[in-house]
Amino acid sequence: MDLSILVNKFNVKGRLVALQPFGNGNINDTFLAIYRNTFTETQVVLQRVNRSVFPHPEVIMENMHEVTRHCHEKLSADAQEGRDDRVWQMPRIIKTKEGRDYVTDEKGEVWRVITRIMSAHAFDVAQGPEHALECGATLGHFHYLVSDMNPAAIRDPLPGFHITSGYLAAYDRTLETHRAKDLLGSSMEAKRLSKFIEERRGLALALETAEKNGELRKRMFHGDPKVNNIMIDDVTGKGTAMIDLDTVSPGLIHLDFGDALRSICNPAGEEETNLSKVVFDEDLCTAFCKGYMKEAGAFLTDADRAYLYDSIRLLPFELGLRFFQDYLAGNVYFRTTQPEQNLNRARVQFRLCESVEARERSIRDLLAKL
Ligand code: GN1
Ligand code: MG
Repeated sequence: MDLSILVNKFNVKGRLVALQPFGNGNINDTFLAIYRNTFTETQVVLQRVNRSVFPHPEVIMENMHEVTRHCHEKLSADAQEGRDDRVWQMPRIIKTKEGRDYVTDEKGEVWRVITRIMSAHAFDVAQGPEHALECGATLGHFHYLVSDMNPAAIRDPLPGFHITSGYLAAYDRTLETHRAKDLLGSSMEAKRLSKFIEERRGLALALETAEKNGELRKRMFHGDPKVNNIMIDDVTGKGTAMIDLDTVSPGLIHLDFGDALRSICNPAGEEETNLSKVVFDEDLCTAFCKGYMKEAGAFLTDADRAYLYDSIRLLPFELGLRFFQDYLAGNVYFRTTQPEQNLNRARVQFRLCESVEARERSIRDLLAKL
């Protein structure tokens, strides 16, 4: 179906004047649509939910409906009380002209339209300590927003998501394929990465065991809080919203904490090819933690705090493993533009993991001061 016919099925006022690819997510297809009439302009985001990643796109939309309903109510109550130092935002689902949350096209693809957070941007890499602090505050505030949601209202959006032992098992199965054997046999770099994984198999269980023991418990988490999913207000420079709500579900908030830090404390970004530029920046980490604790510190238990370092080490390992497994499997999950891209993304994450390990003492010290 023509994209403009599709977007026009949603209830947006005005005439469609522009429709163009938008953002750089690795999973969904995203477009910006601009509508205008004589006096005003409305910008909305059109997205196709990736069916090969999310087994049930309708579940994603039902979850998004629940999450946004809960948070919008809480946001407007807080705003009325004048609780905050800023206007916190969250995208809203725009319904179709028939009152539905999404459209299914003739191929069975699920499309949605959500509001764009205006006069705000997300960055692909941290811009400095002030930005990192705002990212921390925005994630902390998000955890506060979803903290009293009923987890039973949310269905599992992506079975196996952030279960590191499951990624390790998938990696082991991939190693048995001809393609993986050929790639490992012909590339020194691939061999080096496989060795890196072998040396850290035990790490995969760091958080899973603590959860099984009852030391850590699931709460509502975001699932994908990387720096380019955190919107910063253009005018004030303050964080204003978390976007990309597809994976919001019950999970360990440690996964968010570690995932945000692996993204924010690597100013070289996920696509850097010069590994010597990939380092875990402790100043950015300190700033992020300060912002996060301001908003969420009150509900962290001692056990939660005890596992923060493990989460910072685990998440780059996990993402590197996911990228590397996808490279060996023929790049079927993460969007790529070149065949070696997932290999390089894995190199970056593993280098970052090493950089965290090398700074363990001082990262633990800075976390102890929070
Ligand atoms: C994917 O779609 P995007 O780019 O926001 C992935 C995250 C990874 C991220 C790495 C559902 O997120 O888990 O951390 O790529 N999302 C999913 O860039 O797998
Ligand atoms: Mg995402």
